Amino acid sequence: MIEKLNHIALVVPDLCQAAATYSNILGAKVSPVHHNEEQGVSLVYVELSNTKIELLHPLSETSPISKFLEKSPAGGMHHVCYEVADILAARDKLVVSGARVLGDGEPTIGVHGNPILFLHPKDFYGTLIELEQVDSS
Ligand code: CMX
Repeated sequence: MIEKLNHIALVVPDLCQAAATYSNILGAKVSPVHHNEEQGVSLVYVELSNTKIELLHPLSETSPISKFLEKSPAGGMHHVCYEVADILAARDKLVVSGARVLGDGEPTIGVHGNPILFLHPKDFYGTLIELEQVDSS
């Protein structure tokens, strides 16, 4: 069901500083800052040869990731994102096996413009999992 690792997302308290750390200290290729209203995040992509790291920061106080930063003010790993070919088929199979899908259970459109879903961290060893439907054709 799960295919490639699409990205790992880290929530950071200062996006520009975190982008500078990845660029200047770790020597990574870092994108400009993007803002995504629908997901309520500002983000920077760190491009690695085999995957991406997304540095996330709340776009406003009502962002779904504001709570995370309140609990972990220094930042931390927020989620891992795996690609799936068919998100509705993946969801239905997961639900049958007892996994909980967060939100209303319906996919939303993520920052890459693809359908995404999140799975309850307590069903996956404390790690929030994002599934993203990626068209591999
Ligand atoms: N790591 C571990 N546990 C987490 C967690 C995280 N990052 N985020 C939430 N949880 C826990 C909560 O504490 C809660 O636990 P309990 O059930 O024990 O209380 C549980 O998971 C459910 O969390 P919730 O916030 O109550 O659930 P919601 O349905 O309200 O929210 C969620 C779901 C996690 C998707 C949302 O809070 C969130 O973080 N949204 C941000 C999405 C995001 O990162 N968007 C930007 C990138 C998207 C893209 O790549 O396109």
